[in-house]
Amino acid sequence: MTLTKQLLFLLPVGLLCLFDSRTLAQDLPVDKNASPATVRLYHHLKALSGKGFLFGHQDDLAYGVGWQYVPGRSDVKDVTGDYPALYGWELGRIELDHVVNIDSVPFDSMQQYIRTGYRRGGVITVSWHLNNPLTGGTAWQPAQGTVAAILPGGEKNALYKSWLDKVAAFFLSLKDDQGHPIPVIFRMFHECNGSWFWWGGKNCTPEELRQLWHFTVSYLRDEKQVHNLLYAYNTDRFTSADAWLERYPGDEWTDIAGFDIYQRGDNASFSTEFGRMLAMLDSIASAHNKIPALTEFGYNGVPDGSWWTGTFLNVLREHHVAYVMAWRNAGEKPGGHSEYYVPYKGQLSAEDFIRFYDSPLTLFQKDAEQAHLYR
Ligand code: BMA
Repeated sequence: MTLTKQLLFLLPVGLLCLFDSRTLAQDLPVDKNASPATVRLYHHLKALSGKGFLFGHQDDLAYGVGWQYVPGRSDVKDVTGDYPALYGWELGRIELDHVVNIDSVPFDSMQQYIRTGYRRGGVITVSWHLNNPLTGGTAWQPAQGTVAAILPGGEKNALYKSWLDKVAAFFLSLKDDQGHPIPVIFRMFHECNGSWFWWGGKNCTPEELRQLWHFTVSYLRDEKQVHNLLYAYNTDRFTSADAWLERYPGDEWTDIAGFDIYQRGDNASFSTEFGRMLAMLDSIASAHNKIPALTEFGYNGVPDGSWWTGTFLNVLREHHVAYVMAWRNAGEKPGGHSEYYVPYKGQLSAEDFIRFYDSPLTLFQKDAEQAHLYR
């Protein structure tokens, strides 16, 4: 850890100590009975935003480009010598009692990876591409009336609750070496302004999604007594604060405010659009007292040798996010195309990724460990 990064971290930690304990007590996450470590993570993430951001990667410990399930391996670590500070995992198929998730990661291995990441002081976030409970299709197969059908009084409410029971059991099973619950950022119903998932865009009304959000939080928190969650609301690309807020569940129901973005065109147009969205997120997060985050991003194959510092960091340094999370390094996929968002050793952008790693603004595993995000 560089001296600059150390100073950066002493600041939020010091600030937390200086705070009047009543001020902190009043600013609690969605779950007023959240476990002590969850509340501490919430305050640390708040204090962090604007000073530096945690770097995260989906499925980092499970596989990368050209390898799978090699203990201790990580593409991020192969390139930088350090693990990410935040680890993303995915629950899709847990609702069907499958032993492996939608991307073939065994759920029991996932529990171990989560424990490993947490033991290192890292942060855990989880998404859920749950099947369509009305039709049995995938998350990407919307059908009119799905959200209404799973709300209380709907024909599939009992089925949806039975799926939540499995998700609750998974979260409750996550314990550290002392038996305390491991905090998790649950990124529910992600990219909800797009119409590709059954919960998003034109597939339900904003009010229906809000009801579903409230029902899901209440069920996990009050019915199942899951108290190790922070809740992240995130859209895909958006063009105005109103558009981002259209489906917003409300301040009492959200801890983290974010969006997802993928670069598909040139650097200049991406930078403009990305910067505009980050500026809107800065204002939304400060007006609503939420933790801003770039909940998912990527430039597939990173085909630009200076993208990390020249484009991505260049835009991010002007804004306030507590973390960023790159999507998964799936590698070769059936059909011959490949998908990866962080470099592997020797990849075109690997050297620039090391410069990105060295920036005082980016925090990886060693930084997270020293920052004691749960103390
Ligand atoms: C998508 C793609 C898919 C994957 C899904 C769920 O963005 O990466 O390959 O199955 O997410 O993780």
